[in-house]
Amino acid sequence: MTISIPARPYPFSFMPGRTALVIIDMQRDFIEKGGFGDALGNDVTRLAAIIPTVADLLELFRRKKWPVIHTREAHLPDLSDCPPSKIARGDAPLKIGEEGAMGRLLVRGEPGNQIVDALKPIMGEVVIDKPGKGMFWNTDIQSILDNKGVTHLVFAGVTTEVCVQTSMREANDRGYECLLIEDATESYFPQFKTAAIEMITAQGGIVGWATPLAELEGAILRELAHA
Ligand code: C5J
Repeated sequence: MTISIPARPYPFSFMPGRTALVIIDMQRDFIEKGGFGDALGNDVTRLAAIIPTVADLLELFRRKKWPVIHTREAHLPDLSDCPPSKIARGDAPLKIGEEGAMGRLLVRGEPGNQIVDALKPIMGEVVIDKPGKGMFWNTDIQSILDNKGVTHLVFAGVTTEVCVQTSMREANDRGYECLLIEDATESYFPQFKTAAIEMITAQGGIVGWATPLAELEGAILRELAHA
């Protein structure tokens, strides 16, 4: 069975058994005050605003029993997987690995590194700790997707133009068909979100497709009606 969804730049078709949801970095480090995003001077409330939409998307995949993958941008406590250039970059008052209000910034196991309560992974869902912006670099996600027979990925999370776009580009280069749920992703910079979605969908979907959650929900309801 194939489901077709109205999307930019043209309808996105996927087979339910071969499609996984990927929720990128919905961790406290980026979404709550006192985390990494806040230390960089960003308004984190912009990102917190998409939590209900991401929760609805997650619930949809859970109800259908389709695979769910959560990622976290996370480094080992000794920072051996963090390039010195990444630590040194910028003039934030707190750097990666330093102690903030929610523990050490972007370090595995720290309170700030956990996914926000409303989107907490449940048993059976995959959680990938990724040291880079993209989800393939230095992770075992490729073998996880291979084992599940996944060919299509539905993306959500933060931030649109950094970890979401990088992960989509990595996935696209590896042959996955990628759909971004545009109201389930956000940036600290609205113009970057708009531009990232334009870049992804331009030139016939050079990186992938984008659509609002309502279109995915509507397509699944229509499919059920015909089943
Ligand atoms: C950033 C991310 N923005 N998850 N990380 O540093 O997009």
